Amino acid sequence: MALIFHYHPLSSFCQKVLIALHENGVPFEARIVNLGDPDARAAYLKVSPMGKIPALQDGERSIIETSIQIEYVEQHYPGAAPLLPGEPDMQLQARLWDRLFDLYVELPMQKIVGDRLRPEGERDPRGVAEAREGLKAAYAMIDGRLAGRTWAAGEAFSIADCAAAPGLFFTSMLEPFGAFPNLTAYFERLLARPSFDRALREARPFFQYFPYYDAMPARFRDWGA
Ligand SMILES: N[C@@H](CCC(=O)N[C@@H](CS)C(=O)NCC(=O)O)C(=O)O
Repeated sequence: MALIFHYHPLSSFCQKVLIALHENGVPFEARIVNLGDPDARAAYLKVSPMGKIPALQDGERSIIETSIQIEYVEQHYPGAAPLLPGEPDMQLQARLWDRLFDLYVELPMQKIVGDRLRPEGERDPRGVAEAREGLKAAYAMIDGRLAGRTWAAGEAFSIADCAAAPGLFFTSMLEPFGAFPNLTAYFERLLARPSFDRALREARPFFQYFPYYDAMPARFRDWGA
């Protein structure tokens, strides 16, 4: 029985796992979740109790949390391109950078984007300003890390790069990379990666719903067209 992937193509955390699946050509059945529909949401809570996307289903087993999903796929559906290095210290680095991208790129991005969706009067300008400051600090950290490295964990594409690509895609439109040449070059390498290109092509019809679509450059709007 094929893996079932519950997701939405526009979601950055979903793209993280999609990249991992595409990297190794892992077969799966894609099911789009509409969290805005109360019935669909109630049904989905049985798969993912916190209602977060994505989730993987393997038979009776539900696997939540993107990093664990990628590790699960590595263990149970290994491919030619391991996303967790075998050497213990390298593996720790890959896991560390996966965490850093989730916590310090993805989460501020969610804060800034989520705030724009709030009604007037319920916004949190201070929280958004802190998220923007946090992003700038993360950019400096990533720029330093990528000096002399091709990918975040070293010379091989890893789980850390799966986490980096979608987050940086969206933050590049919220807080430009500016004077960080290693980060800028790294982002271009991520965009050129076939697995990420494929995820972006699938997301393109939904880009119009990104709350900062007005800030989206033409090359992203027309991705793969
Ligand atoms: N820590 C979670 C984060 C997943 C997450 O935040 N997903 C977002 C979409 S990108 C979501 O489900 N948002 C809907 C909600 O919070 O109601 C993971 O790595 O799986």
